[in-house]
Amino acid sequence: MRRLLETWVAVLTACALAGRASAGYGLSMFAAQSSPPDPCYDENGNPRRCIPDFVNSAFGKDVRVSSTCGAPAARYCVVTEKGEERTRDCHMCDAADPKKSHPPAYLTDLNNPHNLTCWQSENYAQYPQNVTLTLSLGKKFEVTYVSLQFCSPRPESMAIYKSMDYGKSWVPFQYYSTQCKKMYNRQNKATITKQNEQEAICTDSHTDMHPLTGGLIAFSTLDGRPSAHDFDNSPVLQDWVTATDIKVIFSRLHTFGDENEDDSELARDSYFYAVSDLQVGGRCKCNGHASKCVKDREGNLVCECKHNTAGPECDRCKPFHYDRPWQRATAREANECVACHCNLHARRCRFNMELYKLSGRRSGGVCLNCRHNTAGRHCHYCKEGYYRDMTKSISHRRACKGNRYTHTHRDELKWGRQKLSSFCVEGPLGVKTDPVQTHCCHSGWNLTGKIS
Ligand SMILES: [Ca+2]
Repeated sequence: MRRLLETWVAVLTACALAGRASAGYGLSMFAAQSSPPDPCYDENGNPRRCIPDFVNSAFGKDVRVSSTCGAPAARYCVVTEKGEERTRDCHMCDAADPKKSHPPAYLTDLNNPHNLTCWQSENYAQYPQNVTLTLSLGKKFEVTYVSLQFCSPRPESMAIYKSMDYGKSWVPFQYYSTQCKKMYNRQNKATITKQNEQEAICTDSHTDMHPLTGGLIAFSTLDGRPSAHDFDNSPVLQDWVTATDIKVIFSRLHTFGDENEDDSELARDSYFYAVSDLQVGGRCKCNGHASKCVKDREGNLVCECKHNTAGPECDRCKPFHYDRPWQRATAREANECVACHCNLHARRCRFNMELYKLSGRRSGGVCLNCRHNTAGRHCHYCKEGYYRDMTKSISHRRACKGNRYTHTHRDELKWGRQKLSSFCVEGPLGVKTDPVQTHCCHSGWNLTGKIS
């Protein structure tokens, strides 16, 4: 049985990986293994899509559980069947005794098939009572599968939920029930079409009471969803697989129907939920802009963003890289963020959609607070009252000569301060950056005779 399970899990994982490969992830996954220094750039230094490794993101994490046996210590009985004959072996669950306890930590510890450790609920937490397992992944992940390996029989009804906002709201991922309509008001095995790809379905598969131990439930998030083969171009499915938290709700226990008979106590002590391994297979979500996730200074898991991106999921451009809108990387296009062109005269810029569209979707950055006496969208000309030193490139910090025209006292007496300024700005010789005009201004426009 154990060997069979191992094979099952191996097959499952392989399928999950293959699923991602067909979704366009395969290439960069293997390219990453040919060991260039940084998987986010090719050998020529050009950016390319990169993704973190596929992991079991539940491993070693705490699971909040609504019911655990052993406090106080209590009897539980394990049912075994030999042909028609059914026997019950009873044991103690005692949270105070490490050898007899079944804590939630056993859900996500190292899964050794030769020494299974099982979390176990209190006895007979039967419908309408339920038992919940809640797992926080710590950040957004792209979840490929959620699997549970049972020590007890599998539940008669259970649901898997996900949250994308750290547990504030939950949406159903998948339902399992022998009676989908009655328990969850869903049709059994409804077809998924392009119109409802973000909908949880209910199935009566994997809900049989047998095997009495070792049964597996494995939910593959993309399985049967039409756009899975074109995952790169499906924002709906990218959203569907995204989760920060996973919740499993066990709603109904399977029983042999003897819990209300004469020896009901013995029977009821035989019905509980027990799970040896909870796995959430997926990748740290970085939108194709990071090859790994690391702990930040506060201990939070974050993407190690490349391609001039920033944010916990590399979900925005880093400061000063707003020349085009942020985009997720695809297999074809890294969609890296591009720095604004400010000729080394500005440290800040913003994105302007109108300008971006006008440029044929090439450049939309607008520099802010141009320094060194420059002005303009790209800090590419000299601001009013300064002239361009043609011996220096525009990106030189002295490209615009600080040669501001100052009116003489005599000028002011003749024209008045206000009028002097307006002549300078709107003078007949054109824009102020014209060296000739600036010179005119500088040397006193009243002497040129152009304005009198
Ligand atoms: Ca375990």
